[in-house]
Order: sequence, then C-alpha cells, then structure tokens
Amino acid sequence: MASTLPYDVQSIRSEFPILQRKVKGKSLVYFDNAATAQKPKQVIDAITHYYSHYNANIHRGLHTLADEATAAFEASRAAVQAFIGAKQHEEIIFTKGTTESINLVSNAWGNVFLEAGDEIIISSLEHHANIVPWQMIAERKGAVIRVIPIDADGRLDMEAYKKMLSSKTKMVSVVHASNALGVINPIEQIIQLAHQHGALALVDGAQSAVHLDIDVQSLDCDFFVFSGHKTYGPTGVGILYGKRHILESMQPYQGGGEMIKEVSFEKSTYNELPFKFEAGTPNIADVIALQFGIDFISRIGKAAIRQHEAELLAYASSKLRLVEGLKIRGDVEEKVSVVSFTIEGVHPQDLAILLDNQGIAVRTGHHCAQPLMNCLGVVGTTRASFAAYNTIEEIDILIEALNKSLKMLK
Ligand code: C6P
Repeated sequence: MASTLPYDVQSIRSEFPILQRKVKGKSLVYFDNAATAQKPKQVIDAITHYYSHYNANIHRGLHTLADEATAAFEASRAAVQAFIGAKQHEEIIFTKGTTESINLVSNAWGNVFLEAGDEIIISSLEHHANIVPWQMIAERKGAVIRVIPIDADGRLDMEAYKKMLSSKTKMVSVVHASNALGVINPIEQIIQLAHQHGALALVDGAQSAVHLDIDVQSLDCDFFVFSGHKTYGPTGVGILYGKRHILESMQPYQGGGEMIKEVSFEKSTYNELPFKFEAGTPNIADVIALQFGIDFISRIGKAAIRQHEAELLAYASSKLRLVEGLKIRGDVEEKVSVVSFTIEGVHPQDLAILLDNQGIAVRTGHHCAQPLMNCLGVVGTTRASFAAYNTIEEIDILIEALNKSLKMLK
C-alpha cells in the first residue's frame, strides 16, 4: 500500500548501507541506477537470513528447511504477481535476468511458431538483449527483423510502425522505457496494433518496472520481462511474465530436474507451469530476497518515488542545459528518471573518469544500445539515472563536479 507520509529521503537513505561509503575520499553519489539499483538492508538481510537459517533445495524435500525455503520462494512469486498485476502465479517464471527472459521466449516460442519469411518487429531504442536473441532465432528460422525508426529525440515513428505491420508480423518486441535515453514508448498502442495484426507483443520492462505502474492484464501484453536487480532486489533474478495459454503452447527452454513430470530413457513429459520453464535448482536466496525489494517500493509507494524522481530529473535537466556545449539526448516529456547527454569536444569516458575521482558514479558509453547510438550519430553518452534515495544536493554536487571536470578537459 502507498504511504501517506511526507517523502523522507534521509530516512530512505538510511536503509541503504552502501550510501554511507566514500569513493576516492568523497561521499558516494550513485547515479548509475539504470544499470543496477542499490539494495536496502532488508534485501541484504534476507539473503543472510536464508543461508543462516533455512538453506535447502526447494519443491523437493520433505523436511522443515525445504518446506520453509519453498514457502519463501513461492512468496516471492506471489509478490511479483501482485507487483505486475498478473492473473495467475503460474504465469510468473523466474530466470536470471531480462536477458535470459527474452532468450527464453525467442527460443521456446520462436522454435515452435516462427517460419521462414515471418517478421519480428523491434525498435531503434532496443538494448542488445532485445536485439541479439531475435537475430539468433531469425537466422535459424529464416525470419526477418524489422526495426521501427525514431526521430532525433528518440520518439518512435508510429506511422512507420503501422506501415510495417502485416500478416507476416508474428512478434513485436519493444522496450517500455529506453535505458539509454529514458524515453517512454506508447506501449499500449504498440501492443494493440500488434494484436490487430495477429502478432504477439513482448514488453522489455527492464527500465519501467521500477518506475511505472505495471498491470500486465490491462496492458494486455503477451510477455513482460524485467530484472530484479533494477527493482532494489539482488542480481541473478529475472522475471518472465507470459499469458498462460501462450506459455502452455511453448516448448521448454532447458531440460533437467524440476521441469519434468515423468522421465524414461525413451521419452519424458514436462511439468506444469511455471516449473516447465524453471529447469534445475534456481537462484533460491536471491529469488527470496527479491520480494523485499518489491516490498521496499510498495512501502514507500511507487507514485511517491516517481514524483521524487521526476523532481530530480527536472532539476538535473534544467541545470545541465546551462552547461556550454551540452546536449540532452532524448529530451522529451515522457521519460523515466534518466538523463543522457553529450558535450561538444568531450569524450564521455574522459568525463566519467573525472567524475569518479570526485565520488560520482554515472554510466558512459553506448549503454548496450550500439544501434541506437548509430541512429543518434554519437559514440556514446554520459548517463545519470536517479532512484528513490537520490537528492537535489547530490545533483548540485554533480553539476559542480561536471563544471570542474570541463575546465580540465577543455
Ligand atoms: N541495462 C544499463 O545500464 P539484464 O542485464 O539481463 O539484467 O538486463 C538487460 C537489459 C535489457 N533491457 C533493458 C532496457 C535494459 O536496460 C537492460 C539492462 C543496463 O542500461 C545494463 S546494460
């Protein structure tokens, strides 16, 4: 439930032990949240507690520890189900990240349903994780990838998208919010149009799940994927949501323990959902801890966090615009809390090193979106991304450090 208390950023900061540390003698300013968010103490404690008190394999043992671990693991599935509004817990599959979730779909769905000449639509904004798996299956099946173009600010060309759709389109796989620019795509419309042409729609929610309200039933997407580590949870846990009847029609991704019903040397039959897609011992501790990341978001309230982050984004953007030669890339209204920029005559990598010397963590480079950088005609950008625990004072520190760095570089 959303909190009605005023937003107390200092109290939120106190829940994140890492924010106490110094980098190069300065207080850490962590603005690389789009890469991975820091973890609240309750997530860190959940991992220690699991290994200290009830470490056991799940869904198999008939002993107390196994029962406790299984219950905690399944509680995380229920938390994820509620977090994204899925109808049934069987529709939530645990993977190791967004990347694995997309690979699972491209293989387990693509192997069954793609044929030569079929088309898969992605967009120019995609992370490599939503490009390469489709290229791999397209190559195997003789399918064709089509790419929705963007304008200079990273807005999708929806007219071009509409023209691309046809009876050949089998899958539309598009990012909800761009990791490199922060731009939010009109995902409802993208999904509706895909369905009108009989295609399925996959939403890469790696950057949206933590910021935007997600209801997979009202979105009506066929798949929604995201990573636990960007939602204040641990690394090594990803989520694949899929509509039940579609997941049922797909082949297993990997074979092994847990995903089977009966095995003989002649033939094996597969387990029910969600276990059919969870072969082998999963990442039990981190899946269990994920629910505490989700709990952190729910306790503070997504709307409250979003408002706080929007204030940070607006403040940072207004200050950055004053820097000579600086251009914000993806300077649009509908954005998550990511600001990506280039500065005339300055290589992003040089800037990142100078900022790190002042205790500031930003990401620079192509952000695993090389084709997007080519579309924008840049080698890379400097990206600052904000989370629930960041402050206006930290942005002032960034701007001061940036101006100091530019004096050294220019
Ligand atoms: N983006 C970033 O710094 P994994 O690595 O599987 O958790 O997530 C991959 C991924 C897929 N789609 C989008 C939109 C993403 O942002 C990411 C991860 C990080 O932007 C690391 S490259």
